[in-house]
Amino acid sequence: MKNIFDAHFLKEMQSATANMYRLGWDERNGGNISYLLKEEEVADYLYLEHVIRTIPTGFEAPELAGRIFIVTGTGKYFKNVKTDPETNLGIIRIGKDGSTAELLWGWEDGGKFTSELPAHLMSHIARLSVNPENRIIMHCHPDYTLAMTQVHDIDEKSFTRTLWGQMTESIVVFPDGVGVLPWMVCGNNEIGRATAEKMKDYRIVVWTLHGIYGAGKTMDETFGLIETVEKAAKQFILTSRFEKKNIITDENLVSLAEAFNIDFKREFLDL
Ligand code: 2HA
Ligand code: ZN
Repeated sequence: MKNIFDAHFLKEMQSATANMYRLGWDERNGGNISYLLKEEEVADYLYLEHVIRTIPTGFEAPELAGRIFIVTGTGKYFKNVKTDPETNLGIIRIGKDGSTAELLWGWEDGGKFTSELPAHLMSHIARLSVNPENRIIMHCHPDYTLAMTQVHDIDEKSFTRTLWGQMTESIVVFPDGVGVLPWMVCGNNEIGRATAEKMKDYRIVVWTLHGIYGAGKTMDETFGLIETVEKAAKQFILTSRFEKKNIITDENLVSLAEAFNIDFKREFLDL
């Protein structure tokens, strides 16, 4: 058996949470990440037949039975993951019934998975149906994206168009645009279902006055996606009080998409 502390997926969780904390995206116990692992990569580090505890998830996800995830814990602080991963993270396998989590490693203080597990698992199901290579669901509270939801219309077309218009990279990095949910109570199946529904069309879902959900194949890709949306929102907030002298037009966006051979949501432009 190899040492779990050397596992690349554990290190990726440690550096992602540390970077997100450093950027101010995850105050206190804010934010959560789930990372779908391959059985064979986990088997190098853990005895898969050894289940420490089983924990009910509170909802049914038969599609994910047998799938293994490394997940951040409820009430845990991102800033502490790097130094104490075995308390702040857990590795779970969804049981055969689809509604229990079998703890294979972690949460040594008796803790459990993030309160947002329903939104995560339902989002994994939605993203996997669109892209079988999806591995990561990441949630956080980045400042400028949150600020933007206070002052901008939250319909997806205008929210996306504003973000695309802030900087050249936007449409290249998120050509599908961003899904936006109105303010909702978090931590339950309802917001989970609403998020997952959006995840069929978007890799980014913004929760008004709360935060952002991102999905991707790798930790870097997902992190970079959120980072780019947040940077565009920052440009919007930094410049919103000023008269704009230079803007990216719809025609500019079309030329960008052509130059980079990008398939984007054309219906979000007024061509
Ligand atoms: O896990 O961010 O949405 C803490 C949160 C809840
Ligand atoms: Zn949150």
